[in-house]
Amino acid sequence: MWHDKTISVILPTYREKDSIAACINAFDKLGIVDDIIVINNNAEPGTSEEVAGTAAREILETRQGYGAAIARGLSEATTDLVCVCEPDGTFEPRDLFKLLAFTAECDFVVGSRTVSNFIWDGANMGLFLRWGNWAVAKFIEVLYNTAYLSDVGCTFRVMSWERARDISDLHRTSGSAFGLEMLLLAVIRRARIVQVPVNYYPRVGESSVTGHLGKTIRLGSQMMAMVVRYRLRARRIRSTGRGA
Ligand SMILES: Nc1nc2c(ncn2[C@@H]2O[C@H](COP(=O)(O)OP(=O)(O)O)[C@@H](O)[C@H]2O)c(=O)[nH]1
Ligand SMILES: [Mg+2]
Repeated sequence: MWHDKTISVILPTYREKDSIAACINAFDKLGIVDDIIVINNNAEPGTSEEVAGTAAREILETRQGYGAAIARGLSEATTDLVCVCEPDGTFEPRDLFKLLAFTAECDFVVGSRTVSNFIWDGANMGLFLRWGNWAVAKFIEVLYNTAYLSDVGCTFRVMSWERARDISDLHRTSGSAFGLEMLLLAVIRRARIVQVPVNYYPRVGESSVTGHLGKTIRLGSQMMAMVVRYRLRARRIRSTGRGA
């Protein structure tokens, strides 16, 4: 509990066997998290054994992809506040306090990994990724006339249970672009959004999304296309389920 609000942390896992237990334990040690939910997305062998020795509960989601895993997690969470993160060693669980500090005023608090003071040596945030993320963020800011944004790919976020439910109801993407879809749905549905710098560390093990330039460029182009597509559909998405 944090300021009378219950909190869950959702950790999707695919290739994080060697870092997941440390990540869970670090969240547990904060002393404020009520429910740590690991979504095992056909993870590498040995992952369940690592999770078994921790305070987390594990759920198997066989539909493949970051989006499928997180959407499952959001639907399992029953707490007032829902945090999503990655158990690959790239984030600092203590930064949850920085994100929580804004939850009194905002219902969608998202980290930013592009603020140079917080990017640690060896982190996968070279010039291309840093300015690519920044450029897509600025594109959204202008195109949707929304809150200040400096990163679109940061998967360390905290939202209200109601916001999590709204996103689960409206999402369509099951792959890596879900992180962006979530952000766009929050923008379009007029969430109170704020972006907060978080520490970004080198990954334990190899990234299967942004570890290769070719894959990153492809994902970046898909993201730009998604930003435009959702802008065109924004009015319809905004009124869905609200009787307008
Ligand atoms: N690549 C991949 N990641 C998945 C999948 N399902 C869940 N994830 C999670 O997505 C996150 C991003 O993957 P990662 O390899 O760290 O990419 P990066 O953060 O861009 O370097 C990790 O937390 C994975 O556990 C999946 O099917 N494929
Ligand atoms: Mg990662």
